[in-house]
Amino acid sequence: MSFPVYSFDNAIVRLPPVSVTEGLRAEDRGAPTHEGVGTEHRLYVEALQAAGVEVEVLPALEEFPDSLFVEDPALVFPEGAILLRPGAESRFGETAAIEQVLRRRFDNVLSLPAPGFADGGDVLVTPDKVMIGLSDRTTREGAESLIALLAELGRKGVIVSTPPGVLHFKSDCSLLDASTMLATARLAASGVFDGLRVLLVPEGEEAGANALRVNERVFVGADYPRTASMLEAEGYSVVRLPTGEIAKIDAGLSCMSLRWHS
Ligand code: CIR
Repeated sequence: MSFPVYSFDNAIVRLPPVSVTEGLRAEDRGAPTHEGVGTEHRLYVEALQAAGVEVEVLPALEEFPDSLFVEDPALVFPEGAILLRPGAESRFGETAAIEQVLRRRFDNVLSLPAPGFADGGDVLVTPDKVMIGLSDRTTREGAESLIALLAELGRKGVIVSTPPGVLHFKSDCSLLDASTMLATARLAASGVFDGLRVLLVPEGEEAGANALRVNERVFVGADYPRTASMLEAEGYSVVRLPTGEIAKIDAGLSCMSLRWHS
């Protein structure tokens, strides 16, 4: 590969619908407001642009409350895109909604076949492989079909597990550079990152593990100050972004964009 896996010049995002207040959540901690999510989304788009990414902003889809989390219905790589089958029933139609956009942006668009399911939030791209976390949203059949599609794109997929009670594999980890992962202690304990340098998020800041490396910057949720300070002390250029509203519907920073290097 000629550029690092965290090097991006393009991204697709989708504006939050008013119905985002009805977004899926494992536990009810109160609904987010449309305005609050809108602010977090706007600051996120600005941060992507400031990091050197050209951002295509898609219109809101009222019929899909979680559709701003464009990471889940598809995967994108310099070599092509893969349309997924999200594991939550209310999100299933999001794939068709993004298909035309991806066909316009990519020459090669593959589709995950039925009957398996896979959410992009369970897929972590590292320099030498693509990790696919089994979860309540990503089934073994889905993961195995995805491995076959990744092979068509010249990528090696491996199946890993997601800690119990965690929505997505990437809810608990993010790639910081070619050989360093940020992860929760519960995920790192599984041994999935053995051989890599692992920085553990401080206890109580588990949701801060969903950070996002974009070019020379690392986006970190502003509610996770000890994680942000730790990364700064390690020499990363940290951008703090508010995520308190999207966190109410179990989302973090990676979920709000599809990113690739053209
Ligand atoms: C959901 O439960 O599907 C949404 N409320 C949150 C999706 C977050 N996406 C992600 O972590 N990739």
